[in-house]
Amino acid sequence: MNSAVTRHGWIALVGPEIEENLSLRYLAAALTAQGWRVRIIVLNCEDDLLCAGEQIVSADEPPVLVGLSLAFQWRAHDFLALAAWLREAGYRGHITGGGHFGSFEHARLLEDFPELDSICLHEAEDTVVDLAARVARGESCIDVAGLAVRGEGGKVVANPPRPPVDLARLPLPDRRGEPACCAGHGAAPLVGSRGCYAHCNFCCIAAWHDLGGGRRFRLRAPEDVAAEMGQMQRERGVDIFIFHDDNFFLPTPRQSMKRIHALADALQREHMRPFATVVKARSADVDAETVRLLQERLHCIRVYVGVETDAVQGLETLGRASTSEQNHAAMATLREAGLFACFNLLVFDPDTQVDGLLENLDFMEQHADFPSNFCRTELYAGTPLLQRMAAEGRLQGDYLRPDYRLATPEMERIFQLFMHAFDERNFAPVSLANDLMSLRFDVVALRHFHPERCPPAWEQEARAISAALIQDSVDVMRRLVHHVRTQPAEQDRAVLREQSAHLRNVEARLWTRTRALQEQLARAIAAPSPNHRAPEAAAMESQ
Ligand code: B12
Ligand code: SF4
Repeated sequence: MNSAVTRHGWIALVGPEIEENLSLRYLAAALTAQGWRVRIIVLNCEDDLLCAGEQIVSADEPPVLVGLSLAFQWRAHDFLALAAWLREAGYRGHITGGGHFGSFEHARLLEDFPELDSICLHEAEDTVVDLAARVARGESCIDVAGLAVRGEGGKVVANPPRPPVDLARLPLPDRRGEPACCAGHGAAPLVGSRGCYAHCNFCCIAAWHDLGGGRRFRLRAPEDVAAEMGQMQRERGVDIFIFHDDNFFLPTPRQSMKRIHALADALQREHMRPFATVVKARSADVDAETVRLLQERLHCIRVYVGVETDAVQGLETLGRASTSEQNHAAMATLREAGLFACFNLLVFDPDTQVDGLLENLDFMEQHADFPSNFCRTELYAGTPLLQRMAAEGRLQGDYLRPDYRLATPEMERIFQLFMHAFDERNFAPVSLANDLMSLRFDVVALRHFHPERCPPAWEQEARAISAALIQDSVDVMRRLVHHVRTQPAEQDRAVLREQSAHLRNVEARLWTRTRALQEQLARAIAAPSPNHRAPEAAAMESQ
């Protein structure tokens, strides 16, 4: 079968589209290349359920196949609810799932949810194409490679995995729709690699790539990445390239620098107009020379640093294979380079004691010039940490929502107070902690592309707002720790009321400053540039 063939029927791929969802868009491109019509249906939150379902059942003809994203463990409920809704609404076609969580938990999902017909394991470009063809022909799917299905007597059969896909031959992701916009410039995600060479215990990526035949880290050729970027810029006006590679850096600075040069050289051959990149890095990999190259040659404007924890015990529990010194050095290097960095800290993990929590609060305080957020380490399917918790008899909840209690009653009390007090600040759909990362990014992007429109005072203000938020979070967390250490549990409600009121007060003040800066930015982006001339004037001059 080749792209000249037009298939009858269509395929629905359902998933979150908080931004262009590369998982679904790689699949859509693979299916389109085989002649299928594909619709990407958005299910960003529970409220989208009905709308997503209606788009499937009210179509002129039912889709041949519905693919549900089961990448995010904590969103699985929504996608399983949609499967049930579709069956109740009369959809009789094939429903498959795929992604990290689905792959690891395929057996239990197929046992517990009869609405699902199959689950594509690991990378699914080839599996889903094969599956769609079989379903359309009315053939059995029992032996599709890389697929888990119910076999005889309803027993779940997981067929052997396919070898990892060849990244060089994959069709580029489907880029339908307008790209996101930042500082007046198109912004879109892409990947230059798949997998990660590290082995952190709490992260499903290491286990994920072992699942797919053992090649845990693969790179695309720099020329292919540059060609994709060039095409995105020419055809879609994308100037900000957000690399979703789990770690943009390679195991040694020498390897990283070689790759950066190769990509930058290839981009020069694409004749790119001004552009910017955003990358992620393990703190252990951040070295000054590589960072300088990233800025000079790839115009990097933000590094998300995978710090995760700065507690000595936390680094051990999470299997970070890095040190507190490396965390601090990474932040110092980025600060000296004048590069915007942000990070998240897993301040609670299964072994955290008060000292470890305080070490992480110190880290946040010392690097409060960079926006950060903080939370508990969650247990993800497929991870060594989840297995350890099960082996120790500490695993609670079920496989859809695994849970645990912290190591001591004292720590659990602090955690519960934190969850209630900080939910709005750290985790709400519009949370100040996350919005301040975006605010700073908007300022940095504006400064990068239009320095004349971005007075230095704006970056100082963005930095000052997030520093104030972080300092306040650290202060309140220290007060909660002190409270738990000195007061009986009966006093918890009162302290929670008091500290929550304080947090909301501070947030209200900081939201006012945030919105004021957002408005200034919006006006600066909308205003014509001092160098900008009306198109008619420019055209007349060139005649
Ligand atoms: C981009 C990204 C995001 C984006 C989401 C973009 C979007 N979809 O709108 C943003 C930044 C918003 C985000 C947020 C979060 N993320 Co995130 N994110 C990623 C990241 C870095 C890249 C995903 C990607 O595009 N990969 C490239 C594609 C091509 O590969 P892929 O996803 O593996 O897809 C292939 C297969 O998995 C499979 N497949 C995937 N989906 C489907 C669907 C079907 C139907 C089929 C058949 C197959 C299939 O086929 C694909 C092609 O081969 C991954 C890490 C990673 N490397 O995957 C984390 C990751 C997916 N995120 C994770 C988490 C935890 C989160 C958050 C919960 C973080 C938080 N605490 O807020 C939120 C939840 C967001 C939500 N859904 O509501 C975890 C998920 C762990 C888990 N098992 O649940 C990951 C794995 C990171 C990690 N190391 O732990 N994330
Ligand atoms: S470095 Fe990041 S992506 Fe890689 S295994 Fe560790 S947490 Fe996962």
